[in-house]
Amino acid sequence: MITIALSKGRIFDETAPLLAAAGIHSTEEPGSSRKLILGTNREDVRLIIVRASDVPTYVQYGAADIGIAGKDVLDEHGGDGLYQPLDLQIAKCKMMVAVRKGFDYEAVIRQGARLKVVTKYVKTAREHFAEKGMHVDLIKLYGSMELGPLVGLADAIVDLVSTGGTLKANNLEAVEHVGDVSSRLIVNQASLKLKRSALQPILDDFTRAVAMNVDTNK
Ligand code: PRT
Ligand code: MG
Repeated sequence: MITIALSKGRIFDETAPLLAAAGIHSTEEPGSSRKLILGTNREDVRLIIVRASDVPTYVQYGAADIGIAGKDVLDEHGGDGLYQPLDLQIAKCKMMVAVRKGFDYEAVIRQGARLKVVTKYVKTAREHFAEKGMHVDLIKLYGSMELGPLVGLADAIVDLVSTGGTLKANNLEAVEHVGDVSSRLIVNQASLKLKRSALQPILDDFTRAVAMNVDTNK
């Protein structure tokens, strides 16, 4: 049995065409089903639906052979025990620093003042500001980071931005690019050895499908 871990929402939606290219079709929609284990047209392949940030954990411990997770999630997790063969070029966005409109971020940098930052991505944020030699107080949140600067919890946020609509709606503006994010295929290292004959064709089909998509995007 091959178990593939992924999260519902944008990752599931954007992975479905890649799975289809490998001849794998889910028998249910995770959006409408409350099942956590979904069957596929292939008797030897099943999908498990987990929280986006839990995907690396399932793969690391071998409860899933393959997973699909954002670079944001993988950077925070650290990637222990994971083989990361492929950038799937899906669910793309940018990790940004954002502040309330009118907040003088440049002045904070110039003056070497302390910056209060809320984020779900504590490790990524710590590394980013350390590299810049900035002094920051990091406060971990689990969601709606955008609220932090509006109610005085922080001066800035480190969060993902795709359309920019959420920042705009909350009177925030991006002031710094932390990194580009896309989703990656991750594979359990033991599975890769023990189930190579079953896994390799799936990895090859994914690789081909990604290459074709990248070409047509040009
Ligand atoms: O929602 P849940 O708490 O279960 O987990 P999650 O938020 O991690 O999962 P999900 O499905 O929302 O995101 C899964 C993955 O999609 C992330 O790990 C990223 O790699 C990727 N991704 C791509 C995004 C976005 N784009 C994105 N825009 N993840 C989140 N966002 C959020 C962002 O945090 C912000 O709140 O969307 C908002 C901004 O969007 P715009 O379009 O208004 O700029
Ligand atoms: Mg979300």
